[in-house]
Amino acid sequence: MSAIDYAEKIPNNVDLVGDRTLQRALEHWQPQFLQWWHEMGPSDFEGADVYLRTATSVDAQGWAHYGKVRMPDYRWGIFLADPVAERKIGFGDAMGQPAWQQVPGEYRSTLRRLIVTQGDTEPASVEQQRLLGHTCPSLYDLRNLFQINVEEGRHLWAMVYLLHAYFGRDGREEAEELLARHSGDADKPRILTTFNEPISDWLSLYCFTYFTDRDGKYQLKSLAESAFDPLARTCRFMLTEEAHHMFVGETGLSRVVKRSLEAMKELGSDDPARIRAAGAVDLPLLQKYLNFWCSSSLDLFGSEISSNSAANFANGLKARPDEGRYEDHALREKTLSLVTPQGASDVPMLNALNEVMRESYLKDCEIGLKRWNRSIERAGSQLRLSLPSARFRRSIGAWAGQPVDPQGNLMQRELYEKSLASWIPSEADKAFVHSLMHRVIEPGRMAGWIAPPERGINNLPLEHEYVKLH
Ligand code: BYC
Repeated sequence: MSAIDYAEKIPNNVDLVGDRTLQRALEHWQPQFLQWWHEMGPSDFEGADVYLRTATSVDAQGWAHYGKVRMPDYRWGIFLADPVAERKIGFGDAMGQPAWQQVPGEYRSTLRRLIVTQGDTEPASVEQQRLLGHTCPSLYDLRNLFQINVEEGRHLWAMVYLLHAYFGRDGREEAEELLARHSGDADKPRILTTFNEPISDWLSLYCFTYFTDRDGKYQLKSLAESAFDPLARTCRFMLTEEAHHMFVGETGLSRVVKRSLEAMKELGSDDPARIRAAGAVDLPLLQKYLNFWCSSSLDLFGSEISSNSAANFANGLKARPDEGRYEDHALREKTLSLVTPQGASDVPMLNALNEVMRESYLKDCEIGLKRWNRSIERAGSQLRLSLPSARFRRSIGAWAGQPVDPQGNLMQRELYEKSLASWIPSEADKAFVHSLMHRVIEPGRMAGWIAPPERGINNLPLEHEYVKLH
């Protein structure tokens, strides 16, 4: 087990004291990070004591240590999962060779780009969620938001460590740029579109943590297979933290559905106008939010047919999630049948890996939908929630810009443009959702549009004061 040294200025389990140059470079970046957190992190909650989980070691016993912390005092640090002795490359053309402890020159720019793209999403999400604390539905939810925010901050540290430790001057410059781009900024936006979308209400937060953090899970799992061992170990530990973010999304949406069903029962009606008047979210409105965030997140997997994904796999940089589950790790013979607007064709499997990943992601997304639909059915309603087709509202890949309905059918563009407001949140829908967002901060109380969670955090009661505001 690797204990984390908290006496250090930068807590770490990578023996930072053994590399003075690297330590100095990271200590130079640290105040810039804290300044960024101050300016772009959760607004107005710097004095609050938050019941947070901090990792004190990377094994099962130590990674979830709970206590009240002011967010600016959170010990952001550098934690890699323990090394696997004599780890070998598990896929691609160099399969079976020893994993790399340094970056091979020929893959330097590609690896740097993957790490920068991953790193960019982490602070982006904190920026997107910056104002949500003001409208929290409960202290329990407020604490969960802040837990996610500090961990995304730590995930940024994880990528910045790799850039500083393995990419020299370019890496240090990239680390500065990660704090200079900002979500939604007209001149210097974040790299990927989803991370420039505003998250200005909690329904969007739950959708984002359900869909977009789940993309994070898939991307991190595929990078956790990388032949570049420090990247693999970094991502393995990040995944343990990621699970909580998706938990917040899944349980958050379950609670919205539950409250909606209660309102339907109380009113004896599923009329959206009456449900809204009762201060709950009607299921068709929730469906629009699911359509928006699912389709946006699907773009994060890249194009269906991608020479980048083929090269990344063949060269050992990025595999499929859980690569060990598959039999063929070279993929030189296989093909995948793909349907694009141009028709069906067989594509070399290596070039279709973004699509393979997107398909398994969608299966994972279905799990929550099935659960919500079971509870809707049990409540006696005919309504059902569903995922939009992977062709709907795409901006990247073969279906980009195509007029396709949420069921995946191509249609006339004019009709598509007209119908869009009935498939994704309209301005009026967003205004309604915003009208529900009022801050509730009495311990144990919940806003009227969301049911309470089934249990509190770390076996504490729901009434616990998870955030002490001053
Ligand atoms: N937006 O071959 P293609 C997370 C570009 S979320 C803009 O189709 P490729 C988190 C692409 O760069 C996980 N541009 O795709 C969640 C390329 O440009 P060049 C984030 C895009 O390269 C919640 C061109 O289009 N991690 O952690 O196979 C909270 C053709 O590319 C997009 C990662 O994404 C797009 N959506 O894959 C906090 C992992 N898609 O080379 C955190 C790292 C494609 O022609 N990133 N392009 O100039 C990657 O693996 C890849 O860069 C991508 C694209 C998945 C983004």
